[in-house]
Amino acid sequence: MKLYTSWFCPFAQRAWIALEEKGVDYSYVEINPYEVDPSLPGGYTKKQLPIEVKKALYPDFVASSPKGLVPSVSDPNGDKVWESLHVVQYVDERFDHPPYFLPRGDPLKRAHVRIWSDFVTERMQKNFYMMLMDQDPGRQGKAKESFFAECRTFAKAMGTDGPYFLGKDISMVDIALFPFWQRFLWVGGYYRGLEMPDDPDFRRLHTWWEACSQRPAFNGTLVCRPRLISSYSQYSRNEGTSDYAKNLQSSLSGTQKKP
Ligand SMILES: N[C@@H](CCC(=O)N[C@@H](CS)C(=O)NCC(=O)O)C(=O)O
Repeated sequence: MKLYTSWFCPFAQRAWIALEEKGVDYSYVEINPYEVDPSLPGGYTKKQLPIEVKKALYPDFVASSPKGLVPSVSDPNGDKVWESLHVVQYVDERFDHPPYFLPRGDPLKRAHVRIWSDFVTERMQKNFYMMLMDQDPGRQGKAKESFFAECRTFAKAMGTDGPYFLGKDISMVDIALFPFWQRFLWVGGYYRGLEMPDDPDFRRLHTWWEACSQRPAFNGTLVCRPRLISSYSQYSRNEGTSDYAKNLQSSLSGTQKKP
């Protein structure tokens, strides 16, 4: 199996963790879906490349990911899957052995795993990126409060018989959040002075982070801190033109004038 990924991408990190947890034999194919600017460290930007350019640079990758977004996987049997949470679910079912990312034989629990995985993407990380990208300190403060509120809602939904989201077993929710929590701590701390509160909800999240960080499949995907921080400088100035940045900018533009 091939994993098309970018070292800086939290979505791609989800797919990477899934393959590692399942012990899959895969090859890691590094893609840079953005423009290269030699004046920046490593040439890395968050400026979107047109799909035709991506196709010319990485034809096999775009064949497995129609919008040219990482991650995607391509199986020797011809399967191609894109979108991080769909990749995680595909890997879970294609390699149908523990650890299970969606609990088997329990439709309600499976539904909840999907609901809370989506919550991570649509609520927690969206508020975090609003805080990171918005240039107005007042609105940054509001986004931070919303971010904390979403974290507390998430913490209250967590199981109590173990450290993971469901309690004693890992699931897709842990895989969905882990790459983003790394960014909340390191990137948020660096660019916005983000410090997690010390209360029972955040202590539960801290226990969760410690437990996940000890799993080799999670730990082995952590990006080196200075490199990760430097890759977010354009987002912190709201200069990204990635697909993701454009979606958030359109949410921000309801409240913020373009410079
Ligand atoms: N919803 C997608 C988001 C993936 C995504 O936005 N990946 C970024 C890198 S972190 C990308 O490929 N950007 C290229 C672009 O915007 O053209 C997923 O969950 O996989």
